[in-house]
Amino acid sequence: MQNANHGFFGFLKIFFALDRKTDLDQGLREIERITMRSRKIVLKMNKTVGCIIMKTALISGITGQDGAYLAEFLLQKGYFVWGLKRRTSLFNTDRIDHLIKDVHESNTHFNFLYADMTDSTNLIRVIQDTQPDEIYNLAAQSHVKVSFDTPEYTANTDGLGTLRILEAVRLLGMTEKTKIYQASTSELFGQVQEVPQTEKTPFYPRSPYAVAKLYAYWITVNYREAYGMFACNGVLFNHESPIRGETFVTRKITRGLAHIALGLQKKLYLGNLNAKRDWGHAKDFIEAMYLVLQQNKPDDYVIATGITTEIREFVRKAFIRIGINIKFIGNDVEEKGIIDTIDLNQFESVVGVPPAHLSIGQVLIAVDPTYFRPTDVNLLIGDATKARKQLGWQPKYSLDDLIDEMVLSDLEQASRKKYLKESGFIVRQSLEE
Ligand code: NAP
Ligand code: F7E
Repeated sequence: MQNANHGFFGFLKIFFALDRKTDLDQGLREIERITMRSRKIVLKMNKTVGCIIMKTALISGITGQDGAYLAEFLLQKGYFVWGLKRRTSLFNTDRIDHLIKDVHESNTHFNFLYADMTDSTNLIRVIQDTQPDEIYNLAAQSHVKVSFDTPEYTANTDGLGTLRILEAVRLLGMTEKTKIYQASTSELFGQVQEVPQTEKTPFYPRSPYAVAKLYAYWITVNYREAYGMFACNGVLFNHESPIRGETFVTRKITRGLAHIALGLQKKLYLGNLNAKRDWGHAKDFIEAMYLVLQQNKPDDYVIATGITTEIREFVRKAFIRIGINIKFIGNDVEEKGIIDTIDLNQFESVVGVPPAHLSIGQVLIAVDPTYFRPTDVNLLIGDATKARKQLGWQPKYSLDDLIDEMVLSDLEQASRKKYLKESGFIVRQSLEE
């Protein structure tokens, strides 16, 4: 109102100034002042309108691979994003540091809250405080092999954790407001009952991780049916990236390759080389998560590329990128991956140094039974026809694009490590593989 008055009196002033023809310049200056003021009012209005239409998303598992990509994606779409992170004794926000602004600055659209999936009161509080339009439940103990060592914790976090989120939304009376995305997994298909796997393929989980996620899947369906909640499962097949956790097989291979190429490591030990996975790029897959929650009706979707590749073949494809042709010889635990040929030009152009420390016949890959699982999933290949038709989802990255990006990124990281090491700095040598 005050601004409107200013405007009105301003116009009167100009009118009289122009009418008396005494000072044209003064009139023009007044017009300029009013225009500036109006611009400011419009900006203020935009912000208010922005606040009204700006959606709020709450992402559990924000420090993980998918949490990081999804946060970036939603921020670009204009969301306000709250990330849930658990307390750790060291900083572990490397994947999202580029998104974090000082909370004391205005206009921050991304913030953290502490929460743990094993603590329901804590989850109720953060959901109440943030009033999200969309919750993406990505937090999980997500390593299948580790779930055999920590089955109860995995069940608590991955299974009951999902229940805690659904129940919090229900108890808070937010079932009409809040849509929920549950990070389901192709591990549910386990010992596959059908090839390829679709939304209708029966489940046969093969690990404590998969069994916990099976509970999470069905409790999501149950809350949707029982309470009319907009709760959906994205049954995602394996998706990888340069920021994939270092102990998953793809990243372990590209990271090991980079260390071998630069002379920081001699050999890479792997487990079951026969397993086949349908690998996509995480950037494509987080887009599907978003699309699942933008539909008119809640539903469950398989998200996959439809192409499956053996671990052995992934190794070959990655090493070929740096000019090394790997040949596998021997069987079972005696199987080895040796250097068959080296393309010197390709190696030097990608790695940046000649392969002076490598020779034909050298063993680069060996099998260590430590990495075998008590029960493994041997074949996964998904059919994402429903997602393609209903969500309009289509992956943009091929497996070769993905491998290329991962290899180059790990080479860059390994080069920095080598440089620091050669300059006398202590570099962290992570023995956990
Ligand atoms: P990830 O990199 O392992 O990230 C998992 C996230 O969960 C991390 O932020 C982790 O925090 C957090 N977390 C673990 N336990 C927690 C707890 N008790 N309380 C709170 N947070 C906890 O996994 P991702 O690859 O991004 O996968 C995201 C989700 O999709 C997971 O639920 C996974 O099971 C599922 N999924 C993944 C794939 C895939 O191929 N990537 C496929 C299908 C389904 P810290 O950083 O503190 O450990
Ligand atoms: O194993 C074999 C291993 O650990 C893939 C998670 O994101 O995707 C992931 O689970 C395959 C298995 O992924 C090694 O035995 C051989 O058959 O990379 P991974 P995963 O178990 O498929 C699903 C969809 C999820 O939901 C999970 O959260 O590779 N393999 N040698 C090895 N695996 C590892 N980790 N390390 C090895 O040395």
